[in-house]
Order: sequence, then structure tokens, then C-alpha cells
Amino acid sequence: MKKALITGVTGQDGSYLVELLLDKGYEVFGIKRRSSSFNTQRIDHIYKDKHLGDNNLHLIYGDVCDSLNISRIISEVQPDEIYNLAAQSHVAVSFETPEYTANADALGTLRILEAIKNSKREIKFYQASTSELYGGITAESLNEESLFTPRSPYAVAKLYSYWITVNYREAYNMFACNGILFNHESPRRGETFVTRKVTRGLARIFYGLDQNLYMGNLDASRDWGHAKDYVYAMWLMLQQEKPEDFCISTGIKTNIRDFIKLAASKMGFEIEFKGHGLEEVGYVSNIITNDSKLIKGQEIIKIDKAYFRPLEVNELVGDSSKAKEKLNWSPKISLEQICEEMVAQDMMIQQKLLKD
Ligand code: NAP
Ligand code: F7E
Repeated sequence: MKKALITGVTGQDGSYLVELLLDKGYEVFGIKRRSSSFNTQRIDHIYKDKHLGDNNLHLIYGDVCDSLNISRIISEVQPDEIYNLAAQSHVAVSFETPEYTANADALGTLRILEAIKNSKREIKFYQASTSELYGGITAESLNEESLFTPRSPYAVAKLYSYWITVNYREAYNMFACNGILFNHESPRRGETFVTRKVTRGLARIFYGLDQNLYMGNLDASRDWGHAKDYVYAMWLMLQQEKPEDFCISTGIKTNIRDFIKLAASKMGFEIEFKGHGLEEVGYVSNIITNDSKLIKGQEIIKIDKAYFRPLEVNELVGDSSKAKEKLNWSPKISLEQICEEMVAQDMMIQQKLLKD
């Protein structure tokens, strides 16, 4: 039985990766942070109480900012594969907490690579690199050869991790890969990332729990895929003959305004936008469903400059030809399906809150 160690196991991607690896017969060890409140909601459905029966998922307390802890876990677990997903992953938050972001997102990776090197074992390593590395580049589609021009403390920290992964691969002949993943979403996405903020926020307005949803830059565009498809690409990268870096994306870009319209349509109403800049509003232009508290003409989307970033990445769209050719990977789940799944879950959660 292969052993995998996942940092960031309590996050969106960690939870899907655990499901995939257990399904493939792995014994999985997940590093979770000590927290004063429960932080395992995304994996509670998988994690069984050890006292209740067999269990191939083990959770260990740890933090990528603590090198002694990371070295001890790696030497005790002796994994075949390590997936480094732990990060302060919010771009806007990285402007507020740049030092912590660098510690976790840059030095965290170094700590793991050093522990692998010192273990003298052949451990395959996956690094969660990101399309944010491209930052300011405007290109039709970005691939493994495109320039990196990071535009946030998050992206700069991830740039260090990208290169230190390449460096350990070349210097110490380690099996270490970067997955340069474009945005990927799901019902398990954190509530402050834009897609989930929209599906959750519109569901609350739909049921009359909130009146408005305040947003930032609606002109930005992203290339959104499903987290489930993307964790499969992570696993594929570590099953290759030789370690390489891969871009993972859908090749389709959508702007924030259009995602809002799509989410509304999945709830049974339509939104139009009027006005410009901070004065722009999104209003209910048509209501198809009978179940909502919405009123035609109601102005529900407003702009708050607090959600603008000191530097924006205006658009990102990827080219995954290499992954298609070498990994035989392509995305299976469309943005329509992702949005539908997210909307269904958020409507259910908000409706339940209303009843409680
Ligand atoms: P996420 O939901 O924010 O999960 C991040 C995980 O990292 C959480 O489990 C979090 O623990 C953990 N973590 C944070 N700081 C830590 C620390 N110091 N030590 C140990 N664990 C720590 O992120 P995600 O969307 O699953 O993304 C997974 C990885 O891929 C991240 O590295 C992210 O930067 C990268 N990435 C994401 C995307 C995307 O679109 N989702 C695209 C490209 C790259 P808590 O639960 O305790 O907070
Ligand atoms: O923003 C704009 C915002 O926070 C997307 C992380 O997983 O993907 C993610 O980073 C866009 C940006 O994701 C709001 O300005 C407008 O242009 O959902 P996001 P992100 O910054 O692209 C990459 C690949 C990662 O690696 C990261 O870890 O949406 N936007 N209004 C807004 N964004 C937020 N969050 N909130 C708003 O109100």
C-alpha cells in the first residue's frame, strides 16, 4: 500500500485529493493545523473515528512554519509521495499579511524539500504552484514557457516555491514537480473567494437573509475549472517516469460579472448591470422562480472599494496542451456544471438557516 502525506488536507483541494488517493488504495496522512475551533469540516465525511473501525486516513497536527515538526512527521510517516497544498492562499489577504504569507507559502516549501533531502528516501514531491505567477502578463493563453511576473506577496512567495522545487530537482535529482494550476472551484471553495462569495451571497439575498452583496473589480477574468478534475492532475504528475512541471487549466476565460449572471440564472432569476466604477450596480431584471424574496428592479450587487487589491491581475487563461499530451489530462467538468453544483449547495445551506 502506497503512503501519501498531504499538507493543507483541511482545504478545498486537500479534501478532494484525500478522496482520490483513498479510492486508489493509498494510506493517507494529512497534516492539519491546531485550531481552537473545529477545522476539519471538509474531510469529516471521510475521517472515521479510529475507535469505530478501520481507517486509511490519519490526521497529524503540524504546521509548515515549524521545520522540526515537518522533519519529524516526514521521518515518522516515511511517505512515498508528498503533496504540499498548505498555504495562506488568499491573494488579497497576502497584502495584509506579507511576512506570514512568505513564511508559509515560500519557506514552508523549502522546509519540506530539505526534510525530504535529509531523509535520504526516494519521496516524490508535488508543489501547489499557481497561475498567479504569471500576474501581469497579458497573453492569449499561458503555458509552461510563459514569463512569470508576480503581482502580490502571495504570488512572490509562490514564485520562490516554484524555483526552489526546480532547484532541488536539478541539484539533488529529486522527483519534484510544480503543478501550475489555474483557478479551480467547487462547493468546498472557501467563502471569501469570488465564485463562492457570489453563490453564497446570492443565495442569502434570494431567501431575504441579506439585501446586498458587495464586490470588488467585476472586470477581472479567470479561467475556472473544478477542483476534482485538478487534484487528479496532481496525482498524474507524480505517476510519470520523470518529474516535470505542468499547466492545468480549461482554456476558457469568464469575467466576474458574467459569473454573477450565471449564478443568478441557476437560481431562477436574471441580473443586469448599470452605472460605472464604484457606482455600478447589479439589479434584478427578471424573476422566473416563485420561491424567492426578490423584487424586480431590486439593486442587489454593489461595489465596495475595500475589495479592490493594491495591484490586480486582470485576466488569466491557460493552455494545458502539455498536460493533455503527456498526462492524457483534460478537464471534464464545465463552468456551468461547477456553478450549478455550488448554487445547489449554497441554496440548501441558506434555506436550512432560514428554517432554523
Ligand atoms: P485552501 O482551501 O485555502 O486550503 C489551504 C490549506 O492550507 C488549508 O488546509 C489550511 O489549513 C492550510 N494551511 C494554511 N497555512 C498553513 C500552515 N502554516 N501550516 C499547515 N497548513 C496550513 O486552498 P486550496 O484552494 O485548497 O488550494 C490548495 C493549494 O493550491 C494552496 O497552496 C493554494 O495556494 C494553491 N492553489 C490554489 C488554486 C485554487 O484556485 N484553488 C490555484 C492554484 C494554486 P486551515 O484549514 O487550518 O486554514
Ligand atoms: O479572485 C476579483 C479579484 O479571490 C478572483 C486563489 O485560489 O486563485 C485564487 O486567487 C478575481 C480577482 O481568486 C471580488 O479581484 C472581484 O481578480 O477568487 P479570487 P484569485 O485571486 O484569482 C489562484 C490561482 C490562487 O492560486 C489563489 O490561491 O475576482 N474579485 N470582487 C473579487 N475577489 C474576491 N475574493 N472578492 C470579491 O469581492
